[in-house]
Amino acid sequence: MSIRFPEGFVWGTATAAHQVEGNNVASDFWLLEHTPGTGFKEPSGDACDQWHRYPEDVALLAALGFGAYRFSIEWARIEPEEGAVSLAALEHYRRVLAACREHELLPVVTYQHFTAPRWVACDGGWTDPRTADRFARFCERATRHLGDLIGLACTLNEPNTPMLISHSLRLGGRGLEALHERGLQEAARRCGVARDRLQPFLFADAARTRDVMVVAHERAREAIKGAARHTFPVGVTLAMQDDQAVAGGEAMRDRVRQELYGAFLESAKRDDFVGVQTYTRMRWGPAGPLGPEPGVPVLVMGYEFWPEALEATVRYAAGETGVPIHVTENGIGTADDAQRIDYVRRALVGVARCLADGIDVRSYFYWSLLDNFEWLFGYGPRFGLVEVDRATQLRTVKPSGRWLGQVARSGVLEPAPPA
Ligand code: GCO
Repeated sequence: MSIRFPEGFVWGTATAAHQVEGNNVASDFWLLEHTPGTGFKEPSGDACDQWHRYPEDVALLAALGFGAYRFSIEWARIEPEEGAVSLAALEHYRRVLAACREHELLPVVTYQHFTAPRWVACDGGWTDPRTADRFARFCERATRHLGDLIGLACTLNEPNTPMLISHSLRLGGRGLEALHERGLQEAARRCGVARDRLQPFLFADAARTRDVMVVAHERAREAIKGAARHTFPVGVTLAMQDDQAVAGGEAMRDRVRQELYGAFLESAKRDDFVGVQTYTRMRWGPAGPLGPEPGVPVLVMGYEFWPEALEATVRYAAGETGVPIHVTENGIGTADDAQRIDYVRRALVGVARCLADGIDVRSYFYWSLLDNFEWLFGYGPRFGLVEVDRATQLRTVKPSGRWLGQVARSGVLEPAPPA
C-alpha cells in the first residue's frame, strides 16, 4: 500500500558550503587540508564550484520536484579577518537565497557547518568561550543582511560530532586530533600560534567543544531572533545514531546517549525544532561499542547499512525534547545507486511510522544533492543524488534523484519496489 505524507511536509536536500563551493581559502579546514602530515585524503579544491554554479543547482533541485534547500553560509568568507565583514560575500548569499525563493524552494540556512575562519580556529577555536560570542556576533550580522529571505535556520551543524568521534574510536578515548597530530602541529606553526591554541572543529577537545557550543547555540539563537525582521524557526542539528543496547549494554548505552546528546537536547527544548541527522546505528555492550554485526553490510564510511536508524532517532529526539522534528540530514555514501534508493525508501517508511504515531516530523532532507567533498575521506564516498564530473563540473542526475524528486513532488511513497 502506498504511503501518503501529510500536506505541507517539506522535502529537500542538504549541502554545506565548504563541501560544495570550492576554494574556501580563509577557512581553518583549507589550512589543514594543505598542511604536510594532514589526515585529509585530498584537499577540497574547487569542490563542486557551487560558488559560481548555484543558479544551476537551485534550478535543478526545483526541477526534480523538491521544495526546499538546506545550505550553509560560510563564516570564513563573510568575516575572513576579525571584524572585517565582506558585503560582497553577504550579497552572494542573498542571491542564493533569492534564487531559492524564485524557484519556490524553502531556504534552510545553516550558520556553521564544521568550518570556521582560520583566525577563529587559531585563537582557541571551539574550546574558547569567546568563540561563542564571536559566533553570535556573526549570526547577528548575517541575519541583518539575509534574514528577510530565510525560511528556517540551523545555528550549528552537529556540534556533538567531536563527542561522537571520540566515542566511536575508543570510549572516552582519543579523538581525531590524536590521529592528525603531526599535521595540526605544523598548521599551528604556520599560523604562528602554540599548538593548543589551534582548535578546529572535529579535531578540538570534545568535552570543551561541547560546553562552548551549547553556549554558542543559545547565543546564536537569540542573536538570530533579535536581528530577524520576520520570524522563522531556529534550531540546532544533531548527529544522531540509533544507539542500541546489546546483551546488558543498557547502562552503557544510556551513559553514551547522555554524553553525546544530553546537553544539546536539553537546550533544544527551548528551540523551535530539533534537526535530526542520522546515517546508521551503533551497538553498545556493557564495556563499549561492539562494532558492525556480522552479516550486516558495511558502507564505505565504515559503518553499517542500517536505514531503520532514522525512525529510532526521530522517536528518541521527539521524546526527549517535545519540539517538532526536522530530518535535516539522512543519506548514504555508495557507488550503488539502487542501494541508495533502497536505503532512502526504508528510512522514509520509518518516518511515516513516526507520523502515524502522531510524532511531529516536518521534513526530510536528503544528504546530499551532489557528490561532494566528504571531509577527511575526500571525494571518495558518493552521497549525491546528482553526480559531478570532477574535471568538467558537469552535473548528471542519478536515478535516485529522479525517484526521490518524484516522491517529493507527489508526497507519495511506494514502500516496496515495483516487482
Ligand atoms: C555530517 C555532516 C555532513 C557529512 C555527511 C555525510 O553529518 O558529518 O553534516 O557534512 O558530509 O554527514 O557523512
